[in-house]
Amino acid sequence: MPLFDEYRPSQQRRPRQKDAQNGLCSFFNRLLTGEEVIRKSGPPNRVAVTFLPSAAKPQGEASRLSEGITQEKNLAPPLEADAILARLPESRRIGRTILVLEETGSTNDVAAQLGRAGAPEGTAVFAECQTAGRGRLSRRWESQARRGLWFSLLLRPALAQADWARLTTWAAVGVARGLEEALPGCRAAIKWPNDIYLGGKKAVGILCESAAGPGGYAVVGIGVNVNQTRADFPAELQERATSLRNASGGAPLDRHAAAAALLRQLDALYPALEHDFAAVVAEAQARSLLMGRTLTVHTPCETYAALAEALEPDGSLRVRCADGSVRRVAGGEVSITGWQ
Ligand code: BT5
Repeated sequence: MPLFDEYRPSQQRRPRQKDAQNGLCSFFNRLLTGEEVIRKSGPPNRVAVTFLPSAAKPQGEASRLSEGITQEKNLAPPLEADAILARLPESRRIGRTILVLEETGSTNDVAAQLGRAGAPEGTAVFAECQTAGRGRLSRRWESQARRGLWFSLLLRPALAQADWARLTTWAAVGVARGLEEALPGCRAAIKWPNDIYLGGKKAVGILCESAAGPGGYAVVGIGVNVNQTRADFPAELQERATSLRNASGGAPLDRHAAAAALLRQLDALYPALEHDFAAVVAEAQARSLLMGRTLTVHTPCETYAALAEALEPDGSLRVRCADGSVRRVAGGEVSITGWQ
């Protein structure tokens, strides 16, 4: 399992730059057929757009919500794109355009669709609810309506595409910083390569995918558990998953503030992807749950025990086996021996 999943080339189409220049609102509106713009703000090159399914016409609060969300509506205010935008600096690249969908299959697929059509770098697609949220190896990602932040960033890093694998490490560090800004006093740890843990439990999963070639793009999908209680998780996750609210032991958090903290931190760290990646790797290592621990490493070819030693300059993991040999793990799964 590589650090980075690739879309098949057959899924790519030539970017339509002309569309992108014609006004972002109508651009997104035309692309996301079946959705209807209900709120938009900002100048044409910095927009915030909240969509709802066209099946749910805006006839009062209840009817503008899809069924799943209606059940949740007393529990959390809806996510509004312009409320996130209002908390962000003008000069950012990540989150320069923010879309909020009421419901979609996977925000990674929407961001990829926008990437193929030439949407601007830094577009962030949020969904209140994902019906087919996924992790690596097509594993299911629980994306309960209005309880978390389920979003994807469309990026075109100015790096050789071989180096786009850096995005996983960059995202892990940026999200860890964002969580600590959203919940002061918490300590966010990284379980290499793509999980963020709070208090020993998984609070965030990251899924990076890319389409190579001319007009290529990368999608960084981030799932953050914000306001779930323990009982909100399926039974099999209750011992292993947590949310920001659980970790704080307190009241529900403002998801707009949390979303803005995450986008701000990712944006501030984005230049380092190109210019100071060694510092990003050093922080990922300092935050790592794995260093100095005995691991079981699972690759498609073999499973073996090893000691986690360090992160390599490209973000891959260096381990030492019982016979003293050193290996570099660039993908696959690792589990901490004697741990969940
Ligand atoms: C991940 O995969 O952790 C990456 C998850 C990425 C989700 C985001 S949401 C926005 C974007 N759109 C998508 O469709 N995906 C991205 P992986 O390391 O394979 O972990 C998956 C495993 O985490 C599952 O098999 C469960 O055991 C566990 N899991 C599922 N949902 C969870 C949740 N909400 N919180 C904590 N653990 C969860």
